[in-house]
Amino acid sequence: MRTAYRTCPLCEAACGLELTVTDDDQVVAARGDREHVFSHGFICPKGATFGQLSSDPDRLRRPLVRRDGRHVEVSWDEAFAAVEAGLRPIIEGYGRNALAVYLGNPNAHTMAGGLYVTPLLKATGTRNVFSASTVDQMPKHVSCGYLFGNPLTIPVPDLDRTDFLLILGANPWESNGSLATAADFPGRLKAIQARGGRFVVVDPRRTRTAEHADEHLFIRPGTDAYLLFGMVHTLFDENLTDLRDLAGLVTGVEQVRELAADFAPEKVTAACGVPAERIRDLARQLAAADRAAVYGRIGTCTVEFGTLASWLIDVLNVLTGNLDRPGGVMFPLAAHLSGKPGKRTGFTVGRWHSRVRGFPEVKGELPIATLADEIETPGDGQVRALLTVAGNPVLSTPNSGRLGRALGGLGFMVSVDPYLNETTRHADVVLPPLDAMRKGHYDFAFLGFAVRNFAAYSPPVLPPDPDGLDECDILARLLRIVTGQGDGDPAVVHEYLLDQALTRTGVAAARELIAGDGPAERLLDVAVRAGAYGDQFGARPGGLTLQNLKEHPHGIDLGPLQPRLPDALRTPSGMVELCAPPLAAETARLLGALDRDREQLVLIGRRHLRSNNSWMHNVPALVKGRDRCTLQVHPSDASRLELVDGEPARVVSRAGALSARVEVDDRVMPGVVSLPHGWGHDLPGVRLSVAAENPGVNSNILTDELVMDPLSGNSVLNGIPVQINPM
Ligand SMILES: Nc1nc2c(c(=O)[nH]1)N[C@H]1C(S)=C(S)[C@@H](COP(=O)(O)OP(=O)(O)OC[C@H]3O[C@@H](n4cnc5c(=O)[nH]c(N)nc54)[C@H](O)[C@@H]3O)O[C@H]1N2
Ligand SMILES: Nc1nc2c(c(=O)[nH]1)N[C@H]1C(S)=C(S)[C@@H](COP(=O)(O)OP(=O)(O)OC[C@H]3O[C@@H](n4cnc5c(=O)[nH]c(N)nc54)[C@H](O)[C@@H]3O)O[C@H]1N2
Ligand code: SF4
Ligand SMILES: [Mo]
Repeated sequence: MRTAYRTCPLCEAACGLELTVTDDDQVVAARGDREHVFSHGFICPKGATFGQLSSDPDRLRRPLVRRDGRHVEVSWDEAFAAVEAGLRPIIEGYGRNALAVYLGNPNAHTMAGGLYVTPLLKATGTRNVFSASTVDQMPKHVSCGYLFGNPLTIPVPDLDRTDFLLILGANPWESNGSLATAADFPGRLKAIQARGGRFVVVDPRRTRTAEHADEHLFIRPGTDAYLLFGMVHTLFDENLTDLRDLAGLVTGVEQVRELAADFAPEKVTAACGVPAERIRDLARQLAAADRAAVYGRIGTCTVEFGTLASWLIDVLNVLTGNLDRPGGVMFPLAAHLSGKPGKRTGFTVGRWHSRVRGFPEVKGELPIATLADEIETPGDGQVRALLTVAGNPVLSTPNSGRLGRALGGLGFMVSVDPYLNETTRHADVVLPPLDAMRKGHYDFAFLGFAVRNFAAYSPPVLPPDPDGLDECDILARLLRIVTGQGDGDPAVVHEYLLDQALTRTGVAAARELIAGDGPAERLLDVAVRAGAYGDQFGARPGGLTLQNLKEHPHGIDLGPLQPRLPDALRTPSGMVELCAPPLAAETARLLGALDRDREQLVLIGRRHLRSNNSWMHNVPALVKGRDRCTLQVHPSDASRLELVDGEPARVVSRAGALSARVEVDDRVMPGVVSLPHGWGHDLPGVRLSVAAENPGVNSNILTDELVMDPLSGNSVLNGIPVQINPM
């Protein structure tokens, strides 16, 4: 037996795991790493099953090719030959945009995703790039892009030092946090209360987070922008704004005051369902707290006014002087980033538009809600081939019934994925990467959102599988194919990317200093050495290198978050631009929607601690126990609609219909029903034996691809109008 340490890659919390490994390379136990500088031994049930997930017998270990409608195992060379034979004629015959790419969530959790996906996208040259970002956090990118000039400059709540935290549309007790990497998020929230502070939750469901909160307010789904504008209005109305150190660093405050004039709490209360006096009181509490933060997540993003809500959250942080201030919201500085002031290029969207529905490109991608249009609609530029990497859009994106049918009509599809699931069953070729135990790990995405600066690298726990292929190699070989170089040695691509990284960093001569066992590790070494804490390739002795990180298996603490303004700003003015014109224009639309009829029953989602989106229902320990894929209905709605607890009901929306088992539960507010996403594992051709026993239903059959947050292209996944009848 030996002990190995590794960061858990399953959610954004980035916990340190302590793994027990037998001599014959079985991972038999996973515990929290008590010495980890950030997670201090915290772990959740998903992390505890990390070994079982890696050794899942259904996990693909060899590539699959579809022959006569069945997926059969082939050699890697055969698989890549099939990709080349399938893709090249489409690209050559119809142009680069005939190939679409969909990138799923786990790309944010792998080194290959952090380092090889962007070069691969560039190599394809396609404008048809789609990702899970437009069913998730795109509104936050857009609002921060306008506010701070860079869509990745997203402030996180300084959980460990705040006195008052307002949480909207997030349930970290189950999700462990998002866009705020905070291992043991619940413990950090309890610590706020223990030191005399408070946290308040705004959510249409009384979640576990809400149950622990000092106060919980129900809100009508999709209406947070009204509540938040009501708070902004109150701050101005009652002279409660105080920019503190931000004065002189912010433009647009007066414009925001003018916009907010239309949103008195008394005027928005009917739309959002929060009493006007509670709205005023929230604003007063926020202003009165010495150190306060407003934080929103999925429930504020996956709604029609998601960008406005995301923006208003930071407007409140700015107007109360809590941006970039300890105990407020702050900008982390990860070890692989330099933190140096950059060009003031600002943020723009719409460099190109989607062909069928004309949606503007945002951050280099198009809304996933329109992928089916691009596949189904004939004409010049039609999508005929699809590459998916680490994604399961058939379960995770709106009107997935339609998307599933569209995938069946593609000329060619290739998926980089360890499972034959609801999406990859449509693929002509499936390329499974080595499992997480056999790859190194560094969180390129999440260390930039950590509530305390720290760095951790984990080497592979198990030796490589001689018959498997590392994900970097897979993506590199795909890159060769899409550029017409032909399948071949991925080392050429690895070398090219390393050269590029060194040249970009201005240290081409430092090549011989770079160490690392694999291509991703070498690129990480370059980034960390050039980064804010790095050794600058020898110029700053004692600074970080990959070698340092390897010598610290429990991570390296880099201290509490530090103020980073104005250096972090990339706006043309070099200031926080509080009122970008697109946001002001969208505010007019929000005002116009104030009197909309909001009587209809609406659907929201929910997350469970033992799930992770769509792909962890094949681990027995995570799915045992009672059925979790239920339709929660408030008792008053249940009696009105004659729905019986435990019985199936038929749920119908504009997009589709399904039947789900009713759970009468007063934790959802009246007028709202809740069904989790990521289920529906009973499709033919899927190889998920455990998940298939308890398949659940796919809630995204009901979500509608025709409604959208227009500024970000983000899908609306919460607040879907539905009709429900007993079966
Ligand atoms: N109704 C509704 N829908 C939602 C949401 C919601 O709240 N409500 N949430 C949305 C959100 S926030 C997200 S992020 C999306 C997620 O949407 P997706 O990313 O499309 O879906 P996942 O379920 O995360 O699927 C991940 C896929 O990656 C594969 N995978 C796992 N590990 C690896 C790896 O190391 N390498 C590779 N190549 N593949 C791997 C899995 O087998 C699986 O096929 O779902 C969204 N959909
Ligand atoms: N256990 C578990 N952990 C996960 C995941 C998982 O699937 N399972 N997924 C991971 C991913 S990819 C992500 S992005 C994060 C998401 O992390 P969170 O955002 O914390 O997770 P959710 O549980 O989706 O929380 C969204 C909350 O918004 C509420 N809500 C719905 N509509 C509205 C609304 O209009 N207004 C307001 N104020 N609230 C609303 C819902 O009731 C729900 O409680 O979780 C990550 N962690
Ligand atoms: S909270 Fe997230 S990172 Fe921590 S053990 Fe659970 S799944 Fe892994
Ligand atoms: Mo997500």
